[in-house]
This record gives sequence, C-alpha cells and structure tokens, in this order.
Amino acid sequence: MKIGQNHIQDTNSKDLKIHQEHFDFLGNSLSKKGVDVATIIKKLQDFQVAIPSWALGAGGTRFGRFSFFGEPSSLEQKIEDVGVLHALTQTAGAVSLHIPWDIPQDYNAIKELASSLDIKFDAVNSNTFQDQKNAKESYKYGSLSNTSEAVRQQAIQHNIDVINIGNKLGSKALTVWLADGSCFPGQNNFQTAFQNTQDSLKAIYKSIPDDWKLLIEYKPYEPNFYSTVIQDWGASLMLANECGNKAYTLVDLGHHLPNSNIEQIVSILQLKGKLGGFHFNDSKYGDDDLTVGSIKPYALFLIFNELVYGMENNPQNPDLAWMIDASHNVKDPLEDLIQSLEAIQEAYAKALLVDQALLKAAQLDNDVVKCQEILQDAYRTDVRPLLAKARLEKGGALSPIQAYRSLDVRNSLIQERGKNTVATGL
Ligand code: LRH
Ligand code: MN
Ligand code: MN
Repeated sequence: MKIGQNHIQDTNSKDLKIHQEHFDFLGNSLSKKGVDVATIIKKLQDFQVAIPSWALGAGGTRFGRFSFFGEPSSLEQKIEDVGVLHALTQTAGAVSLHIPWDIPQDYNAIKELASSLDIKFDAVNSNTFQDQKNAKESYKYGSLSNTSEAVRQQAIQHNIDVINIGNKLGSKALTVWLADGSCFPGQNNFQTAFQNTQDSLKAIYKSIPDDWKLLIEYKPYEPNFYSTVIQDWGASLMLANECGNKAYTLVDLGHHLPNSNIEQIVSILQLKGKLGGFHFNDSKYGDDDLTVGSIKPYALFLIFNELVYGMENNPQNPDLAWMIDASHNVKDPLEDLIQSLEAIQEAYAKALLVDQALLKAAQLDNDVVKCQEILQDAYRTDVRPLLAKARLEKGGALSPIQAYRSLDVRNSLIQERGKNTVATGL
C-alpha cells in the first residue's frame, strides 16, 4: 500500500481554510512575542524519528495478543508501513531494525524500497536476550556478562554480525540492550558481571566503524527482577567511557524507576557529550511502552526543553538517534505510532517556544516564579497549527489520523495481506 500525494491533498482540501485561520492566529501572536515562526517550522520538518521494525504489528503481553489484521509479515511490508506513516506525518523518515527479527534477504531491493519512500536506516539493534535457533550457547543466564566465555564470545560475534548487516544498509549506529542480570540475591557476583560486560563491549567496540556510534541502553529491571547489569545511566556512562569516544548512553523513557528526573539525566549527559540515542514511549508503572505523551506530557515537554537546550548549547554532544519504542496492545499499531509522532513534535515545538534568554535572566535573578511562568507559557501554547503547517508544506496530511481513517488504510492492508497475519518480533 502506497499513499499518493493526490490522496493526501484530497483529504486535506476540506480543512485547508480552517487550518489557515488557526495558523494565522497563532503565527501572529507568536510573531508579536518575537518568535521566529519560520525557523520553528523548519526545525519541526527536519526532526525525523525512526520507527522500530518490531512495532508495526500489535504487541501483546504474556497473557495474550490481539491482532489488528493486515499486519506486515515481511521486512518489505514493514518498510511499506513506515512509508505510510512518513507520507502522512512527514516525520517518520527512518526505520530501526532488530536483528535477527528482521534480517534483510535482498539488500539492494530493501534499500531501493526504503529510498523510494524517503526512509533511511537508523540504528541497528542486536538481540542477545533470546536464544536463536541452532545457536550453540544459551543466554538463559546472561550474554555479554555470562560467566561462560563461550557464551560471551557468541554474544560478541552476534553484535559484530549486526554491525555488518547495518553497514550494508547505511546504518550508523549499533544499539546494545542487555537483559543480563539476576532474579535472586546471590545469583550473580555484581562485579564479575559488570567486568565481563565491560570486556565484551570493548571487544564489540573494536568493530565499530569510525563513523558509527555504539549506543548503550540501560534498564533497571525486567526480564531480570532483582538486578540488571546495566541498570542506570551511570552504569551505561561508565561503560561508554571505558569503550571510547564512539560509545554513548541511550536513554529509553520507560527505563527509569518511578519519579526519576529524566530531564536532569539528559541534560548532564549532553553536557558531558555522551547522550547518543533516545527511545520514546510513555509509562504509568514500568516499561509500559505506551503511546508517547499519553500519560506524562508535561514531563515530556521538560525533557524536550533540556534536549533543545543541549542541541543549541552543547556542540560536544553529537546528533541523536531518535526512535519510538512503543508497543500497541489495544490500538491499531499505525494509528498509535501516528499519535506518538504527533506527541513528539508537539513537545518539541513547545520546547522551541521557550524563551531561553528570558529564562536565563530570570534564573540569574533567582526569580523562581518567572522561571516557571516562562516554561508554562510555552507549554500551554496550542502548537498544533505549527505542526500541521510543517506537515502541509512537505506534502503531509493536515490531520494524519483523520487522513489514515478516511483513506481506510487498515482495510486496504487487510485486503492486500489477508486477515490472519502475524507480525514477527516481540
Ligand atoms: C528493552 C527495549 C530495548 C529492546 C526493545 C525491544 O525493553 O526497550 O530497546 O531492544 O525494548
Ligand atoms: Mn528501548
Ligand atoms: Mn524497553
């Protein structure tokens, strides 16, 4: 299924007038405050987020999975689905593959398909948390941290294989997330597990090409419930520092204990030039992988406020690999991803509205009330007409969800692919 420009323009046409009125009203009031609206729109247009190849089907829990039908069952179909998202939103111009869930068969064909849809290959993800068919060694008791050298070697080699796959696609980063840890006190020696992980990551790092990044993701628990080897940003940063200057920390929003101050974490990592990647989602209790911005939109805004500050003031920090890491149990996966993309753009746009000079002055004056007023003035602005304008100028939909529904995308996919499809992945 490919959405044509004419289809999108048709669906836009009836709402163009009202959009223009909303945009003019907001644009005028922002201009009066000294905001450069055109620059904000350009920044929104340049902000591209990778879609994970494993998030295009319904997720599920260990208690069950309910399909939305018409789900992609091959990598080609997954890329086509990202194409649908990108055509409508103009902000999903990349895909992130998990290996071995999505190993390309015909590299040239996959690359051609992706480039015809204006999609790039972002970070590749390795998987040493599941045993693979015919693998000699098991990851039951860990991978890069395992007490067995043979297991560690197998896991190191897998990461090198993933780098080679990514290289053929034009990826520029490897993301390592480990399930390694322990379920019961005494099961692991913390120091041995950490040291083994460090040595294994250093071995992988030797194969990281010069223009690549190694992104080290952390998570406090799950699937291990007593300890995780790379439990937090401190552990990740220590490992990245040990590896070298191509290694960075990756922050996944769902990988924090309740009430963690994530905005402060991203801020300090950027100051140290060590924030490399970002996984967006939202959560109420744990690593819930819910729609971005659906639970804590103000926290997301505060995080973006620090990201924007870092992007503008920390040249020592590289460009980040942005990815949505969400799962969809009760929503059409494509609709859910559209909602996440919109929430990301919304938080970004609001953060771009923060008057940084005024904020700095208020901070110097210790005018606490004014500091809060400045942040909340930006947060309370309804920026949706800016987002719509950014999409419209690039040929996207004024309202991606409405367009998706009026174009009846899910039914077309069901007709094309059949009802009983099962997406591969988690
Ligand atoms: C782990 C995680 C990590 C994995 C993905 C499937 O919870 O966030 O990024 O690769 O989910
Ligand atoms: Mn993640
Ligand atoms: Mn996760």
